[in-house]
Amino acid sequence: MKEQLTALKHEALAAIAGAEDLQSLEALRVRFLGKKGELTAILKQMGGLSAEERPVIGQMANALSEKLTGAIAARREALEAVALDAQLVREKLDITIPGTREAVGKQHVMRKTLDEALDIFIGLGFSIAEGPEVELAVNVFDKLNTPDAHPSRDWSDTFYFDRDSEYVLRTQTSPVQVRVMENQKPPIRVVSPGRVYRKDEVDATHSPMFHQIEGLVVDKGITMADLKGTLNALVEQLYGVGTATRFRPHHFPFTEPSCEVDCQCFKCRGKGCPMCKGEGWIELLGAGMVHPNVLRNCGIDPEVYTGFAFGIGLDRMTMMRYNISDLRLIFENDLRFLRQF
Ligand code: 2NL
Repeated sequence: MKEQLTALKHEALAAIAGAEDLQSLEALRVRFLGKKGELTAILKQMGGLSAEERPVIGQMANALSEKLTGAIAARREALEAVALDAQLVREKLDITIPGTREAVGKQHVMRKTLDEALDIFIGLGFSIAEGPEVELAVNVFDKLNTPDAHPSRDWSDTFYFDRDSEYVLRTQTSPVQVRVMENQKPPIRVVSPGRVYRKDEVDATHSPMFHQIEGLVVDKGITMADLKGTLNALVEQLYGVGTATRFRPHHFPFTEPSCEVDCQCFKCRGKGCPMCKGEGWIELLGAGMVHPNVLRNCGIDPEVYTGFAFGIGLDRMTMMRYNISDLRLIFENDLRFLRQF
């Protein structure tokens, strides 16, 4: 039995030293030290030993068991260290590598002007109304008291969809307000922002598509004083408290009386500079008291109600606010240009 134990010792130690992973090491432990293992099998033969031999073999067997247990523990530690090293290499994280930046979009400069203006009107108690860009010509022209002879109705000035001129690309956003008047009872206080279209050749200050905000107030007892107060409040919020305005007589088919509104040049404060072309004033918008025909055409009794309306071109306003010299830059969507705003 001594020889058996010695042979087992050599075989087991060699096998343990050669175990390549924790799984095969565990299999070796079961094979040599388990309840049905090889050491137990040898010990089972101890019954046939003499009384002198038994303690000697017993001691040898115990020593072997301890030795193998120790060898397995040492090998396990070594294998675990190797596994940990491998894991550390595999999961190595270089926290000094710069992160990948997500590209986040931003507001278009046109949208910024639009939102700034809408914020002011919301503060003044207006609601926002929107409508289709492809409109019935009746809503764009007829109901707005725009006669057949008016230049904006001309084929050379407006995009028509059909020969009988039933549908057009709206030339202003007033048809949205026509729809509001037809569907809502006064008091009405709305602004309608959006794209409008005219047959214009593209250059630094013209485009066949541009942007407008129109406003409409209809109630009992609305006067020109309400118009002036509202537009002065708008100008003071856009260009600072105390910025002067100038109301010049004008003509629009849909308002009577009509005016154009200038504001004191925000650059030179009225002295005259390149921004205002030496005028001291900058043209801002057109406005007027809603023509009684327009109210009547939209189902509102002009004997009971009056109103004022105005239209602001946003493109020129954007160019002035952000010092942009060419309108085309706003629409070409070159990110190198747009990113700066
Ligand atoms: C401009 C300035 C303007 C209006 C638009 C309007 C709308 C309704 C009734 C009456 Cl529903 N008027 N809008 C009024 C005055 C001026 O726009 O330069 N337009 C050519």
